[in-house]
Amino acid sequence: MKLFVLRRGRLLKVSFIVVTFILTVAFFLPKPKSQEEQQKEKIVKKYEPKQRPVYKEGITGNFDLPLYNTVPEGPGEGGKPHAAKGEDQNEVASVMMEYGINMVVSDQVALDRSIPDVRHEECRFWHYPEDLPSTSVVIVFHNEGWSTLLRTIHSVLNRSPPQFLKEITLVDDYSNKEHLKGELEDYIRQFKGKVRLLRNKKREGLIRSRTFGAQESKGEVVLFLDAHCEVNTNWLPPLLAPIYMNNTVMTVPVIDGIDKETLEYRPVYRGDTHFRGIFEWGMLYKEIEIPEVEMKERKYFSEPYKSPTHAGGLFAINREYFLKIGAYDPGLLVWGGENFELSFKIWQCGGSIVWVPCSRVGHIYRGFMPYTFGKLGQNRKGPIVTLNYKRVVEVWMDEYKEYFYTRVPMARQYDAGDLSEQIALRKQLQCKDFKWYMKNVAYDVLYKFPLLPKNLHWGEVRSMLTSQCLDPMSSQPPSVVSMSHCHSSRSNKIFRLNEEGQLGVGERCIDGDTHHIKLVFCRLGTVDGPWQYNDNTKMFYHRLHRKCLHLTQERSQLHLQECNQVNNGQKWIFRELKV
Ligand code: LR7
Ligand code: MN
Repeated sequence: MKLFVLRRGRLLKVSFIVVTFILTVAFFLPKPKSQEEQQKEKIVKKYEPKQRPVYKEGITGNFDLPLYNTVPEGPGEGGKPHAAKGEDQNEVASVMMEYGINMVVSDQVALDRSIPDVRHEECRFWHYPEDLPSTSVVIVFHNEGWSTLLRTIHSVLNRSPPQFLKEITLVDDYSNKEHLKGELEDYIRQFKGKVRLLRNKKREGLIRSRTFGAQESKGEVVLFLDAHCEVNTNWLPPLLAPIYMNNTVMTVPVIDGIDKETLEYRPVYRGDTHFRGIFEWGMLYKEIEIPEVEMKERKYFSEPYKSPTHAGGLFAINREYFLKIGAYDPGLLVWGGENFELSFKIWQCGGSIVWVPCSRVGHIYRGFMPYTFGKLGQNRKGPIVTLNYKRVVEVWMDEYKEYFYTRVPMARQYDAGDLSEQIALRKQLQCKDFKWYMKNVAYDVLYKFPLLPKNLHWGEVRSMLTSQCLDPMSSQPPSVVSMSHCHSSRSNKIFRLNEEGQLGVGERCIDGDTHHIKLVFCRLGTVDGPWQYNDNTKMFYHRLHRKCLHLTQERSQLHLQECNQVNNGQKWIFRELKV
């Protein structure tokens, strides 16, 4: 009994210790989570840094499937040039006129043809996340040729991982060519909904057509291509990865050239260097080698790098983000300037643009525009493209717009239409000013295109001897300046003389010697020149040659000659033009 009592007492003591222990442990154990807490955790996870692409030297990338074991035989295979033969050649001149592309050659090249893998060798060893965003490839077109449009579509279908390609959205911008009607609808039926065709009810131009395509698309990312492209090996994942990590990044592939006459596929740039997009003050698009600092910011040569702007046609962007920043200004007409509008908006409003060296896309550069602008822009004061530039410059460039007007004096008189919505959008998105953009993003513009000094004079330049005007004849150097009728609306007869003695026409300059007066390339990085104009004597003095601009009476020829105040062949009058 005693034993029992004793035992019972010990039992009690033991149970007490056990219970205390359990309670203590329970107290420190994590409590079951409430639903709200679980939800919170999920959101936190969503914003955790995503997996970056990983470089593994010598190990083939997860999406880097070799496309061909051997290059197939056939016209244009391997991206080789092809030529029309025999009687086929008879058609060439007329299709070149109609399309700006040799469609005879294009029709003979397979839609699934092979092209050379022109990427940097590092590109084969990048491993990309497996859960990249789904993508709608948007292709807008107006009266494009059949085989070039379809080769674009085929190349996208052949070379994109299907799990990332939601659809191809075609937007027909009111084409009137027969093959783009029923025949196209019939043809894309084989793709079972993967290729969709939308049509504009009237001509909208490429800019509004793209916005429409993006609005109607279902992918998380929209990726725009021109209708005469061929995408290259493993082009898609490298464009999606930066957007996957940060949905305010716009990505741009490196663009290769496809020859308009032979369809040869070849890189525009060779060698171990990268280029990025900038502009000159007349808003012409330019490319420049990337600055040393940008090069050094990256570990691998083949990594994406920042760019102030882009050529316009080929890029990927998160769809919601694109729509949130207003897509393109709907006031932009048909063609041109939209690349700057979007670039300035993205950078100034908190996003960024990168060029992606491992994504390569070929594009057929046409020598001229094979279409007209239709009814769009009729009755507008000024040429459409310059009107577009004016909208962009007025909305985004702040005090820097003055350099645009210095470079394109006529634009001051153009009517860019109502800008209030665009200005309100800039305010609503709380965007930074253009000075910030110039200092932090596009600082290299100034290496090639310094800020412009003021114009002393601009306009047509009329001879007091013959009442004819200076005419550079062509906009491409080398070209000899000669004389023609004044009052021509051709903008390439509008000259500007700036405070530093540079005489410019468009983006070119005028120089001369005792034989000729010539249109030349302006020296990059400089804004000065050899000319002095005397408002009293009306003479043009060339400081280096110490001679004057002279028009010979007999043969109407221009050159530099000893200055002579009594010679009317040396007297010139600037006349500003009105629209
Ligand atoms: O009214 C039109 N409606 C259209 O749908 C006019 C054109 N288009 C289509 C056209 O069929 C084509 O698919 O829009 C696309 C682009 O037109 P292009 O090919 O005539 O333009 P481009 O290649 O001469 O011009 C470049 O600049 C344009 C400025 O608005 C666009 O941004 C183009 O997309 C752009 N092209 C590129 O960036 C490709 C690389 C060139 C470089 C450097
Ligand atoms: Mn194009």
